[in-house]
Amino acid sequence: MSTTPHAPGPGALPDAKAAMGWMHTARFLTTAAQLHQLPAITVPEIAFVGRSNAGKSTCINTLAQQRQLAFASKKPGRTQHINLFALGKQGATDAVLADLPGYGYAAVSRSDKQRWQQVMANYLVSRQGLTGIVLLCDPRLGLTELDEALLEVVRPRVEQGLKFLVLLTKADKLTRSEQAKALSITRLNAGGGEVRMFSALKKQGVDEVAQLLWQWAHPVIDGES
Ligand SMILES: Nc1nc2c(ncn2[C@@H]2O[C@H](COP(=O)(O)OP(=O)(O)O)[C@@H](O)[C@H]2O)c(=O)[nH]1
Ligand SMILES: [Mg+2]
Repeated sequence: MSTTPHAPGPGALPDAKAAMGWMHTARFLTTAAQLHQLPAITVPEIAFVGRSNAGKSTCINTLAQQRQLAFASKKPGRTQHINLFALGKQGATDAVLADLPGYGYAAVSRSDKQRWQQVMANYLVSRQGLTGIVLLCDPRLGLTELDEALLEVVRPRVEQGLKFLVLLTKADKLTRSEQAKALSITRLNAGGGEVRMFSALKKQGVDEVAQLLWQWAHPVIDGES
């Protein structure tokens, strides 16, 4: 039997090693402070969103198996840019990850907050090629008002087939039973999206998320064999 990691055809679940290999190809593509500065992308784009400090940068770095890809900010709220990362072999980009600015950071001025909520909402509603959203949430806080507002914004697109995953981060801070409870509560509120636990520290859920994102980026097109 071959031990070579095998990326299967569209729609099928790749093995964990292949999915992680794909994730590891992540490299910085570009950054933009405003929506219209983002390049048009012809491959599926997957957006990472969440409150600042939810563990977004750490999650992206963990998936990519790179320490500094997404800057795990020591100053939450300061990364007010949309950062794009390309996935796939060099010269054969087959997906893009978008790291959106975290929201809910208290020390950001009200006008900055409002500006960013608008940029975020516009992005989520109108970005062409947006294929899926990963909403990161610290399960000790649960889905907050701002998360709920975001859910409302994306609900119509999710109903039209946009993929949606709520990732409960820092699972290592919870006991098994707290994890189970957080999962079931969040599932009730996730508007039909998937909910998973994740720990960058314990590498919990990492392979599964990589496999899921691979699947999102390589959908089965009707009529294709
Ligand atoms: N225990 C634990 N801490 C984490 C985990 N992921 C992130 N953190 C910590 O949470 C804080 C915020 O993480 P960061 O990735 O910068 O959050 P972001 O603002 O959403 O990008 C940092 O101190 C991280 O070290 C995790 O899986 N387990
Ligand atoms: Mg960050």
